[in-house]
Amino acid sequence: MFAPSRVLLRSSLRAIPRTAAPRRVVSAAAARGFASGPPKTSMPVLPILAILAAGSTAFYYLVQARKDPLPAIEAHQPAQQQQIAPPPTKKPTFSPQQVSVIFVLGGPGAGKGTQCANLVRDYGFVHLSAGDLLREEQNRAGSEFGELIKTYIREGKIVPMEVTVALLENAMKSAIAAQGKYKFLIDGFPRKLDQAYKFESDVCPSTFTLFFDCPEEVMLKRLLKRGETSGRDDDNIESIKKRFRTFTETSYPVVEYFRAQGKVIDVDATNTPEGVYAHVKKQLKDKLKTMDKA
Ligand code: UP5
Ligand code: MG
Repeated sequence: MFAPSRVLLRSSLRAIPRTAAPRRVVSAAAARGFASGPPKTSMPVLPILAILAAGSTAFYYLVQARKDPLPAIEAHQPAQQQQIAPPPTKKPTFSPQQVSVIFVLGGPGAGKGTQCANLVRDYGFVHLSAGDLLREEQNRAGSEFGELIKTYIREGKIVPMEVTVALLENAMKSAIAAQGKYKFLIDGFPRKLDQAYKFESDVCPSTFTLFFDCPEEVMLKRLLKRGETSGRDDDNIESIKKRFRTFTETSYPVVEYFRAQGKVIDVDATNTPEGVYAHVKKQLKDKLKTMDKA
């Protein structure tokens, strides 16, 4: 629409000088005519009409020509903005209003799994142990991560976070779809700061962290005892020592990170299983009341 207007505008503007000359002739003739009676030549009506028509057309297309570029600029601006705008940051899959996530942390053998079982029984949480999910994936026929997970676990090292975060997110989606439950105990995770950042930015911000505090000598005794029957690749003295070291150097800073945010609930994990659970319930009393989404 815009290109034809310009062509018409140009041709209209060109028409004006060509028809302007007769106008002056007509005026002179008219002046002479008024001075000496009726004009001898007939009035040149057609050229006058042509001039008026050309002028109107020119004016119309001039107005159109001024109007047309604006929509074109407006249409162009968003495209430019899209190109220079930073890419949108990923929003968490779940909002904390929709889903409650409690991280359950503590050293190897502190009793995380044991206490999570109690909370599932009494409060209807979904328990997702990162270690259990990794072992499941390790044993899944055809898993491309099987060997990698096995090596990391035996060495007490932390499996690359992409694998663990994906396993957790999938498990959460499945639990919501299959059971309609929205309260999660995420056990043994995050064990490293990058995992904490990744999970909270991509999957769901945590509500708080439950930390089971237990000295190494107590945990060692428990793990060696369990190792008599567990069949776990990492329940042997070499692996246990490596796990302790990883916990102190890499995982404890995660507890400190959440503590600085005022989001850690401490539990003394040295008592009997029942005694520890009594302390858990006491510590969580007020929190549990406000978490009934499911
Ligand atoms: N027991 C429990 N409570 C007791 C009590 N109060 N008194 C006396 N005995 C008690 O308990 C351990 C043993 O102690 C049991 O025999 C129990 O009966 C007894 P449990 O409840 O199993 O303790 P838990 O803290 O769960 O110990 P676990 O061995 O599971 O801890 P880890 O954190 O080491 O193991 P996890 O399975 O979480 O991880 C294993 C490995 O997976 C990691 O080392 C790492 O390599 C890998 N991993 C990742 O790479 N990334 C992750 O995000 C998570 C794991
Ligand atoms: Mg465990």
